[in-house]
Amino acid sequence: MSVTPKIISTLLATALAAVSATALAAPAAKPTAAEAERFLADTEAKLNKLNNEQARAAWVGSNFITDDTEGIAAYFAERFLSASGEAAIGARRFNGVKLSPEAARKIMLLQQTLVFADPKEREQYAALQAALNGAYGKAKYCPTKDNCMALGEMEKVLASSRDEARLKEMWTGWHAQAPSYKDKYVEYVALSNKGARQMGFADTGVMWRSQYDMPPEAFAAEMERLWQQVKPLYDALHTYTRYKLRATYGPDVVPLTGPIPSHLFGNMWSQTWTNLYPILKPAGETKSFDLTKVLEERKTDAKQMTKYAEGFYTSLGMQKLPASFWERSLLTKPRDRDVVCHASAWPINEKDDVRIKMCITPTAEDFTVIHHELGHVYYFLGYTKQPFLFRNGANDGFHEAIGDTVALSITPAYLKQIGLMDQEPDVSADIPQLLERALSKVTILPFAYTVDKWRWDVYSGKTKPADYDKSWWQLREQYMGMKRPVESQGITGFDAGAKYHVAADVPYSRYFLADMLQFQFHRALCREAGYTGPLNRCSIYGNAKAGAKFQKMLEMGASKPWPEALKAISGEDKIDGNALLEYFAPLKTWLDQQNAAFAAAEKK
Ligand code: X8Z
Ligand code: ZN
Repeated sequence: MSVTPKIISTLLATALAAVSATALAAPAAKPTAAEAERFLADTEAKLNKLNNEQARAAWVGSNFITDDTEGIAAYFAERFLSASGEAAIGARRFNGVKLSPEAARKIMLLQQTLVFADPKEREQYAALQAALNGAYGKAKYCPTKDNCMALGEMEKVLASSRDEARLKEMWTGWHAQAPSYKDKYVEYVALSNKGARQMGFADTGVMWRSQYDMPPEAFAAEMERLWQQVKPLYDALHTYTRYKLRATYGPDVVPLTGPIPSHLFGNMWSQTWTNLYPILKPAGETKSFDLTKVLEERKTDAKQMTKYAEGFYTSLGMQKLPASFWERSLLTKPRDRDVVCHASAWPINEKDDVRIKMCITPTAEDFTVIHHELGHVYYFLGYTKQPFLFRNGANDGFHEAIGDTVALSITPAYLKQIGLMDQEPDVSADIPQLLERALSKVTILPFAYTVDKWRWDVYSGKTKPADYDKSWWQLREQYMGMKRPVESQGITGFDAGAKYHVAADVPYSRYFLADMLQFQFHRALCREAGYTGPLNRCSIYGNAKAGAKFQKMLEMGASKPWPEALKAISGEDKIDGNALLEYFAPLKTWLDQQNAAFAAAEKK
């Protein structure tokens, strides 16, 4: 669970409750503000305790996947959901009562949740959620009876092999796993919608879109506006990549127009294309720096990788990670058991029990991911003094953006400073660096949009289970310019379910928003640090002034509507693609030139 959905960002979103007839009945007299304060104090104390219990059980459930731990995780999740659902119904009484801004916000937050009238359905929902999480964690592709490959191994092949047949085998091998839990997912969606409707939402997708301090329709329009802003940059990158892939795999595999088969992008979901860098790098770029090679050669272990990341945060004036973090986190893939390896950060309690679970390997990719995960952890630690309901990101995109903002400061100058690079490349290396960065930051945008657009239609009932794949590939073609590498699995297909966040039901728009926000944060913090040069060469490493500004926003948690948090750090109050576009502007010019030259050559 990317920051366990039940525990942070969607903590309220996934809550359910048994609703008694009395709770649903309209109250007789209008309650007072003082009653609301008492209600909130009781509710927060109760939910806090149950949340800590469920967090521990979920941690064990994801770290030791067995039928028993799955049952235990579901049991505690159900208890929390019951209480938060009851609280949601209780909170309704205070709608329209004049309250302090904090109390009014808490009453609003409490109602962004699923509620079940039937306890059996609530239990079933919690059981399905735990089972889906476990099913994804256990899934393996077995080319032969006694040789099975875990996802991580297959990802490695996708990252490094250029053997088209082998790539196709890995891609189809993994995507053949999800149909085994499709029925569970279908049942889960139906139950989730029931819960959303009982809380007054048209469906779960509407509830998700209601969590951004604006009406759900306005949020959908914002997503579309933001996508249109950055689409020309994505299109330029896609066109450039097509030419290079054609040169690598030949015109029979990569067509001159139309969607490109999605197994060629170096990533199981083609969401980041960083592994294509050796194919895509500018002609004549010979001395590219390979961080993976350095980390491997030095046998950098998981703890050292994490220490590098911690070192960045402490350089900003933030605290050291608590001793319990080092004792309780899972940093490497255990050899003897199944765990959910998808990286995640966990606030187990409000004291200082914060952990991560990640199967760290010494690669450049994991070097970035570990900074991402610690971003969640420093947010947890930052807002720990807030009351329970405000112990969350300003919105879920903020939570995802913290660590990524820090990772944008992993520049050559920074790597040199910490001894991972001998010599800083000169200014002529800007385009290669920007290109490499675009291969994750630009490519994720249409992917992130697609994942949730698909789910919004699934939750609304517009897309029926028999059409899951049809809709998935329509969207992937439309936004990402990609197609399935082999014929579809038909009505039983569940390619979306091959993505962790779909199986685990974690909303994904957060990564789209985070992608924009991190460039806004980066630009603002670089300015705070007094930096005036190009944004891609700015690192805020060691800058206490930028760190203090960052920390201030972290401490706010979810206590204010997110535009206020954004204002506190950047002076802006809208999420916007302009900072990202500014960052990549030199690359856009370069891509356009390259593409024009390729097109001219094709014509000859
Ligand atoms: O899930 C994650 C993080 C944990 S919140 C590792 N990410 C998304 C993904 O892997 O799909 C980070 C970027 C997008
Ligand atoms: Zn994350």
